[in-house]
Amino acid sequence: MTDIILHHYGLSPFAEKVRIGLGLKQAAWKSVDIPSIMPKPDLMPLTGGYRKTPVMQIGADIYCDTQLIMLELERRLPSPAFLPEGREGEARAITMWADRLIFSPAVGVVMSQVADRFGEDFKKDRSDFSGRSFDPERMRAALPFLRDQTYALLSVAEAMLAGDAKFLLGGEPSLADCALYNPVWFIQQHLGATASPLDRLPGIVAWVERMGALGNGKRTDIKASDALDIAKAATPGKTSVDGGDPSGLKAGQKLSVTPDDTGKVPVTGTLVGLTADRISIARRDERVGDVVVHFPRSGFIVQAL
Ligand SMILES: N[C@@H](CCC(=O)N[C@@H](CS)C(=O)NCC(=O)O)C(=O)O
Repeated sequence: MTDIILHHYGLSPFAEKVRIGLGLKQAAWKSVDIPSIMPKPDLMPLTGGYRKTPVMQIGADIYCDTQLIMLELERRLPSPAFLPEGREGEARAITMWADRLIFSPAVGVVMSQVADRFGEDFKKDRSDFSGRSFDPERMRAALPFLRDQTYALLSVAEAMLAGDAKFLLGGEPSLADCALYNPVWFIQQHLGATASPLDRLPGIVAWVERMGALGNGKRTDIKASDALDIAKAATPGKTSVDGGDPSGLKAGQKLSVTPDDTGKVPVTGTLVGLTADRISIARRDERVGDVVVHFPRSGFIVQAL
């Protein structure tokens, strides 16, 4: 298999979801360090505008959003599995719950306490990214509410980890654990191992140690320019369009794909792949030649051009 390349930075919690997943799969992978704010000049030739972190590259195939990155890793490296047999839906549903509901208040708990540490460039970038002004005072005022929300949501996971359950779905770690690890890891990195509300959640604190022991797989650092050369030398993998898809989209159509929440930069290209889980568009860039950019369906707005 062509190498897995992860474009990411150390303190990105969504990147940690993938890194811990690579640890679970004991995978070898290549790492490209990207900036945490725009501009990201070595990422744009690959994604065509998608700016979020992380992005996975395998040859000339570019995978955006951890929802899809994890599914693609599962497809290419099926064992040990992210999705336990018969419980795939459950693992994915818990993942969406962690990504979409727990992440935001948990990050808010951190940001409201460290907001003053960031420079003007970061504040401006995150205001553009989220569509909401990065205002330390407003964030500090929201801390009690954000902590309550995080506590309430994490208490559900705490209950799942009661008794003999070492991981959310039982004896083995799954995709659901990687997703929950993301916000809990972020709180711990910035505020400490038992920072509130983790001080009231001993089951989660013990679980997070078991998760951390999975490690990050076998990582090799490479330069961004090497990754771009790899894309240029590669040919995208085969994809196909489901002609019966309810969207009515057809192969060869020009369209744009845009995240529906943050970092709403449209990526335009030609439809080459469509399934219930993913949409794939082909684009050409001077630096990397022909690439195919893959997105999950859920959480992305597709517009025919
Ligand atoms: N739904 C996305 C969320 C990714 C996300 O929001 N990542 C954050 C970093 S953890 C980000 O992109 N921040 C702005 C940036 O890195 O430019 C995913 O699952 O990959």
